[in-house]
Amino acid sequence: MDKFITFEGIEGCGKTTQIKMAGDYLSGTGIPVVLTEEPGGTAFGRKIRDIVLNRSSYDISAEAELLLFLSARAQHVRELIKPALIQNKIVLCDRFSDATMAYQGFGRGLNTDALEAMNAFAAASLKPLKTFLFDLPPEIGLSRAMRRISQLKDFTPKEDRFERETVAFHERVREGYLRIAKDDPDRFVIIDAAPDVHAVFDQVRSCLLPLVT
Ligand code: Z5A
Repeated sequence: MDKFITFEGIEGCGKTTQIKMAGDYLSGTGIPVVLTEEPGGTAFGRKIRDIVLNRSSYDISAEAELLLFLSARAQHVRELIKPALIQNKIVLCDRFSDATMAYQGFGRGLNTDALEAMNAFAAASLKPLKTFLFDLPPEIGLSRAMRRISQLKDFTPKEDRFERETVAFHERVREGYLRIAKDDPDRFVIIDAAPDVHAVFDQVRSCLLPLVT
């Protein structure tokens, strides 16, 4: 079974912090692990990331945004994720197809049946073995994300197109994630993302270890 594990949740839920801790923990025990993210993961994906997450002087429609995320994923799966899984590595990925369903489907209101088919096409039908969903009220997530942006060295807000969406948008995304998780309870582990970093990691570690050992 491919050990492809994804980390999902609303903005500022702490999944990037947790995926790094999980990667360090597994590497420390000698388990071969690859950490990657979406959009990103490949040189092409990072170009798309720059287009889709940064403020710009042009508009991006919901449909165009969707195709950009899918395009980055198509390359990511074929260039990085599948080859790593073939080499029996554990792949931990910061966001994947569930993000498309939650953000473009539930957040932006695009047709979720169409998204399911498009997700499968882009991902070459690859599905995560397990998905950690870091659940948190959007107000807390957004305040964490804004605090992190304000601490940037050059004080220039970067990659903040989604942070500037309304709380109502992030609430729809949260509800969307919870719906997706409810429909696929064997795959999802819902993590309470409100406690401190170490308490959250205790929850992750206890579910992660049986998957990889
Ligand atoms: N997107 C999409 O719409 N469709 C898609 O198909 C895909 C993505 C794949 C990616 O942005 C955006 O793309 C995302 C959805 C969209 N936008 N939003 N919203 P990104 O990769 O730049 O950002 P992100 O994925 O939202 O995550 P992030 O900004 O990296 O945040 P995070 O992973 O949720 O949290 P963090 O970086 O670990 O923590 C944020 C801050 O909180 C940081 O200062 C931490 O030190 C702090 N933190 C972390 N954990 C805690 C705890 N437990 N307590 C207190 N403070 C904490």
